[in-house]
Amino acid sequence: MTLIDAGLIQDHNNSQLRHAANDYEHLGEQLARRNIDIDVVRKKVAAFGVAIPSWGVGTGGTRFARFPGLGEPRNVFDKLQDCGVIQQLACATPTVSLHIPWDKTSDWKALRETATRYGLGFDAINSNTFSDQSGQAHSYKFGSLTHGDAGTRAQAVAHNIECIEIGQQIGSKALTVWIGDGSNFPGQQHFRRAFDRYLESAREIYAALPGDWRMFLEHKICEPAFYSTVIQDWGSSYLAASALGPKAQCLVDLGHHAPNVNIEMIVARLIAAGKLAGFHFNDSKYGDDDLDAGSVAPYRLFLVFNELVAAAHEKVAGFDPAYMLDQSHNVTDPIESLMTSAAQVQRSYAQALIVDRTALDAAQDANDALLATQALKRGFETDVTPILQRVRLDAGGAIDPVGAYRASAYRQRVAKDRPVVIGGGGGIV
Ligand code: LRH
Ligand code: MN
Ligand code: MN
Repeated sequence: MTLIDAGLIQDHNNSQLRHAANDYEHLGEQLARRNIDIDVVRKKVAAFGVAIPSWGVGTGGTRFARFPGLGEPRNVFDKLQDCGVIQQLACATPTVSLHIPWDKTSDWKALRETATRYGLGFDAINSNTFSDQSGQAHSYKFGSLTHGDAGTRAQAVAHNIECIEIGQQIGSKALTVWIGDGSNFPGQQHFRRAFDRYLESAREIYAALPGDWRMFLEHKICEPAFYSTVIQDWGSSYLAASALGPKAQCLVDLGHHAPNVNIEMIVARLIAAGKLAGFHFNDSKYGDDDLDAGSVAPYRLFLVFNELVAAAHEKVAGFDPAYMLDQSHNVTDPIESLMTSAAQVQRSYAQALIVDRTALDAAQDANDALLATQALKRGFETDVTPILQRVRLDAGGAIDPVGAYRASAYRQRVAKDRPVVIGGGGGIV
């Protein structure tokens, strides 16, 4: 089903076709001089996809305020429709990652059919035991999977198992578990006991995983707990994933680390250990800012992709990360931000693909730090825009997704049916 008129996209593309073709040819010549076949790079980029977080298509907020956007999705079906637009125009996001209970519906079959009509599938499903739902028996105020009370833990485990069951109905193959459990005061929590309780609960969830599923453990340094967090870093995540078994792996959200941490090195460690689940891409300057991917530190994003491309190049056994975005859009139209972020992730991938790995290996072996870093910079500084444009064009998308989207007036159209929702802080629940 086409959500944006195909003729409009074509008209929009027509005005830019000649330039796009010339730029592609020129870049092809440049890359050929480096013994790189642009078409090989293009095909790899075309085969790459990053999942849209369902919660990202609504306007986000902070704990201070939320400023609603125009025509925000009312329910999961509206969210899928917006994801369909993102995929139609930017052609880099073939799947959606749902969050339960935010995305609950009484008809999962209809949801799956709707997704198929928009050309979408489903990636990992996310559980939520970081906030209370109306009517639940036990509160998560003092924890969920690690709570001192067995009844609360059992409730959190049951919710995760319900998420697996929902995921099975829509074709997901992984459960992402992020918990906010931790403490706000020194002494409030017994660190070792809390971690033991986490393992005990996580084992019950793990036992409920279907044979071809994985469990993604997502760590985060702080927030909502501001003194200690049970799964606060990749070390805790790795310990838990190792204790659970091969289906459990560690998910890296780029915003969830201490300032100045070398995230690309964490990625390399997890790859080496066969424990890299995948990513929540976003960017940050201070903490879990959930800014658009590559908007602050595009070189860091590139360096992460450099590790990923190297692992694929070196055929590391079992290397199969899941790629997802996880952003909060407070001041932009979420559709525009998500299209731009997907293209940014694609860009980093393409830049990493054109790094001369033989030259890099040789420079490393010779301890030539300057040439080694130049090999990386050469990839990063190459403007791969013509490749991205061509990938979109070939897939029926827009050379300039944001321009075509604005020309379509999609947001104004859906706003007629979708009321403005004034809300407090904290996302789109
Ligand atoms: C936690 C997090 C996690 C949640 C999402 C809403 O900060 O990154 O992935 O599920 O945000
Ligand atoms: Mn996340
Ligand atoms: Mn986060």
